[in-house]
Amino acid sequence: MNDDQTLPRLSRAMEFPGLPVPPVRIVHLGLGAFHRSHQAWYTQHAGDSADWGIAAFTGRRPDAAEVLSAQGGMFTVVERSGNGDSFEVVGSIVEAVDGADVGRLVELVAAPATALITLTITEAAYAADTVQSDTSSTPLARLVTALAARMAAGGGPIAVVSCDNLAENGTVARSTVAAIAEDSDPALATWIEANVSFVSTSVDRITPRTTTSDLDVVADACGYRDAAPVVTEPFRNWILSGEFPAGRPRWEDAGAVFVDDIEPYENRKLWLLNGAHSILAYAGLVRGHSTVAEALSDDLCRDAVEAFWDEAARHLSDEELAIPAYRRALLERFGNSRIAHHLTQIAMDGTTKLRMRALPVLAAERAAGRSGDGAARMIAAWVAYLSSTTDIHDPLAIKMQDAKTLDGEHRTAALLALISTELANDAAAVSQIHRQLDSFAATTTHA
Ligand code: CS2
Repeated sequence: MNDDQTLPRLSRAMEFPGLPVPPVRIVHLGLGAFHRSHQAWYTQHAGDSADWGIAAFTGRRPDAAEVLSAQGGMFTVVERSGNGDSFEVVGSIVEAVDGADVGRLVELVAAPATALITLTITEAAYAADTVQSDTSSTPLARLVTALAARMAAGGGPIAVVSCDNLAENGTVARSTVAAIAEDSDPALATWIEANVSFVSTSVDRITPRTTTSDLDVVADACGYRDAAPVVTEPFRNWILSGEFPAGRPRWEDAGAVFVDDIEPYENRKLWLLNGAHSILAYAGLVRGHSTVAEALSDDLCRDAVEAFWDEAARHLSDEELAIPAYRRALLERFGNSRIAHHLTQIAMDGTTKLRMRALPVLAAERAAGRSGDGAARMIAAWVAYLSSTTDIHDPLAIKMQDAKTLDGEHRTAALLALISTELANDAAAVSQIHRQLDSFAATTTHA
């Protein structure tokens, strides 16, 4: 951080002097950069933002809460386009709390004024095996504890709004929460069913991790010290579907869109944006690149993305989705080299991500009698990446080590089993992916 102590530290009094602090009506689980550049930004830009404060809880570590608390929850959003940066202070987070503070979570969720609980807890946190491990330290287990307190306090209906990159995220959140509640108290499960609305959303805003040089950029441009800025692209998108029984901010004022059927929008985002990201991450890392923009400028990676997009687009036929324009916009967004979006960040948790990004397109293409080679290539790039590194971040990392002791097609099959047993048991699919791996390896050797 810019340690020029002559600069003042960002604070609420500096930016919003004399303005009342918005009351907490939103509880958020997963206080990270994306929450701040997305939901916190939308909340600040809602016409009724003065009525909607967010209490945001961190995931595993207290650090982000400590840093934000020291500046009254305030932070700078740096919008980084291809031409320059613009800066805006966001103040919608009014309380930043260590996720381990379950007492405060319980208190806030039980309060009748709280109308919404938003989630960015990562895709992996919804997995059924997380539930079975039954550790009360998982975010959804904590949420259930807090909902029990709301039931006991007569806090009334509430909405849970999932903002993680998974298909039907509201429905998945509902079934995981229901399973945990059922396990601890069937009466609670019944109350949740009647009183908690699970909203599905498709979220989009590319937000890499903040670096120390970003802190200096903010100090130089804004004249204050901010230990928690976020750097993000100008583009943002939020599509939501579901009921808000206790109300919600007017996010539509900020461009959010409310729809009845979210599935086509989710698929467009998960397949075209996130799927391409995974291809660029795995193929790009194997080929020696470090950022999305670098990988995209490599023809082999770019061709793999386009081939996958051609396949996915066949299953995104609704004209409203405007796929050609969406694809063009993605190329421009990915090509923004002023945003250093590191491939290693995207490469994490591949088992969970590929289930959403590659498998549906592969299945749809094969069901239509086509090869699905574009989707198979994404999986092959993941296998190549796993074989090329020991630095793996994945909920199934330990099982991967066992798979990696095998060779050739056996190794491919064992790794595939981690994303889909059905696929791993399908000899034709295993050979198809293994062939893609061989041809990928051949081009990589000559890169
Ligand atoms: C990325 C996403 O890390 C990843 O897996 O694909 O975080 C992506 O940047 C966001 O979904 C963009 O909205």
